[in-house]
Amino acid sequence: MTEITATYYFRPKEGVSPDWAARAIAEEQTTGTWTDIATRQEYVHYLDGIIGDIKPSGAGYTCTIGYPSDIFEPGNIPQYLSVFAGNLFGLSKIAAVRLLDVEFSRELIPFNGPKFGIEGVRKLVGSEGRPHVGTIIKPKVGLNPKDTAEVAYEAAIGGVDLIKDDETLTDQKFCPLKERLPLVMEKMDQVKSETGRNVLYAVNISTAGDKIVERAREAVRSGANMLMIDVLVCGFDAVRAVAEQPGINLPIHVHRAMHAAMTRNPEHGIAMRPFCRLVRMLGGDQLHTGTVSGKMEHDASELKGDNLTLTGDFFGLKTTFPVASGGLHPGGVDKEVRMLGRDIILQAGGGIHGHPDGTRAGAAAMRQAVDAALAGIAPAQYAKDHPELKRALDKWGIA
Ligand code: CAP
Ligand code: MG
Repeated sequence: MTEITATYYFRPKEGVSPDWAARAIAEEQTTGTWTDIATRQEYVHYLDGIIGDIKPSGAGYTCTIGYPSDIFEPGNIPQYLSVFAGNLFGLSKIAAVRLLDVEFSRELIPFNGPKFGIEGVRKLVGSEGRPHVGTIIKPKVGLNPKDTAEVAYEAAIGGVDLIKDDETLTDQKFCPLKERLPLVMEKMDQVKSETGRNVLYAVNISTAGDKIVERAREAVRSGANMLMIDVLVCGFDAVRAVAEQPGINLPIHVHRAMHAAMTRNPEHGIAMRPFCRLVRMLGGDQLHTGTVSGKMEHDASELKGDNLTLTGDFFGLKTTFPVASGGLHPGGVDKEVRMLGRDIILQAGGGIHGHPDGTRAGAAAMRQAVDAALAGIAPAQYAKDHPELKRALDKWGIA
């Protein structure tokens, strides 16, 4: 019985056989190393990696490696990663290796998963079956707390469901978290009293490992209604640490800065899918997975499957809301909805704050684009009697 099965793509260097390469990976990650060793006693072999069928794929091969349960320390995510996503990427006789997917057994998921999931987040917002619209405050850095809150108000009153800090804004001098958060929440309360709508603000609590839980607590004390964690720069376990903390009963929005260093090269690194599974099991309620058309390079054919790992069945854990973000604008919404469906958060920073008539009109244009997509009306047609959408399409066109 293996407890974690990892699927790899690999391309051996010239003169190296696929069997040798697969064995080299399995050995390096379990009981072996680059040469035979006198200390590898008979009794350690029950921890050997189990190599599945090796199949040709593109310029290389794919195979699974099954890792036996006892090799893992249950719940220790850094240790899991060091097994199925560790040294193997650097083996000099293998030109490229990519971790494509990972399957876990239930016993190795001693976590509760998301507290809210798509349904829980929908309840907070009061939406039914439509994509959510989000924004990122832009510029990324520099605005003071008062102006940040003003931009948040404009976006919220214009119709977004979610506002998030950008990833490089945490708790700098020009916009301290302690000042920014209460001011933004005040504006969200104002929007609630003016429109009845509940708008979420994912405040970025990303910080060093020993401080993130304290920052989450501080955010709760200041009235936050959502937290944001940048998962790769903080480390996966940051999500678990915050999600499992008693008294922090808020949804967690998960951003993924730095992911392209691992996900972008189609032959090497780590695909998004293992990250999706990890974030969901560790308690992320929302996770960026990419856009069909946008500013970030992405293999759109992978996207549907990635999102399914967040929304499909996974040992009965709650779902994680996929987030499409990066260069999105109202003219791109139709395509996103057609390809990705309704369980999606469509997030636009530049695509809202860059609207010729400002943030409020930009937010309205995004919502109009969503309404058009849901009604099956072409954006240009819908724009005829929706001036905000019209102005956005005039600026950015249709993706
Ligand atoms: C989007 C964004 C996100 C990207 C990251 C940005 O802003 O806030 O960080 O979405 O990509 O700063 O680029 P824009 P991904 O809407 O102005 O592009 O979600 O693919 O990880
Ligand atoms: Mg950003």
